[in-house]
Amino acid sequence: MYQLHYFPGNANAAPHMVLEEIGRRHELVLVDRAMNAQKSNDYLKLNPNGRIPTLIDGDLVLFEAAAIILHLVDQHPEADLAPRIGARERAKFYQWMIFLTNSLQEELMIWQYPDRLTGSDVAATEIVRQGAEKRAGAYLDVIEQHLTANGPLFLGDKLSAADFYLVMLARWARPMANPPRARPHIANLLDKITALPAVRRAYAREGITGEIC
Ligand SMILES: N[C@@H](CCC(=O)N[C@@H](CS)C(=O)NCC(=O)O)C(=O)O
Repeated sequence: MYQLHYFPGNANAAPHMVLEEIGRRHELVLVDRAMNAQKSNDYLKLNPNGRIPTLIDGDLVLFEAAAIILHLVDQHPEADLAPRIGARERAKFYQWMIFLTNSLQEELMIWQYPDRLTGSDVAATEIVRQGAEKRAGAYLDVIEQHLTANGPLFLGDKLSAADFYLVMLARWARPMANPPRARPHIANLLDKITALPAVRRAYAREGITGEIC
């Protein structure tokens, strides 16, 4: 059985939605961030970055949310959450997954925690926060343009794990001055995906109810 180390709403959310959509039994293990448990010696043995999530699949220990998802979609081709390996659409799926995790997610991290870069320099922190918000907004605009031309989902009509990833990031980005939902095609994707029972179950199991993003 899969084991997902999580904290409510953290970067585990997208892997968790994918697990629910696949429909395989999985155990959730709370990493209590309130107690800084992600930096405990035991957890660092699983994930040397001290970050959440980590997936345990038998003797395989995986960190990085996107890597966990790519592993899950490969393990469960019957769930059809990614185009078949070798297909041209598969390359597009990789493109959007990597864009989401490497570009948008990283910029959102800087926006949420600018002081991790600037320390106690309040003025610099504000400059970095504003810069990161602007850059994250530009990435969201790229997604909006793509969905306008090729939507309603990342791969047109075809549901893929990338759609779940955007839901996770959009939840984090809600406090932005120009939040993801301000873009109509992103809002439409978020409505479609958050209506899926797998998504509601994943957030409910993490203790999150009400509007997701
Ligand atoms: N790129 C990593 C980022 C993971 C990450 O930063 N997780 C956050 C929660 S969303 C975390 O564990 N933060 C705790 C910390 O930095 O101490 C991934 O996608 O798995």
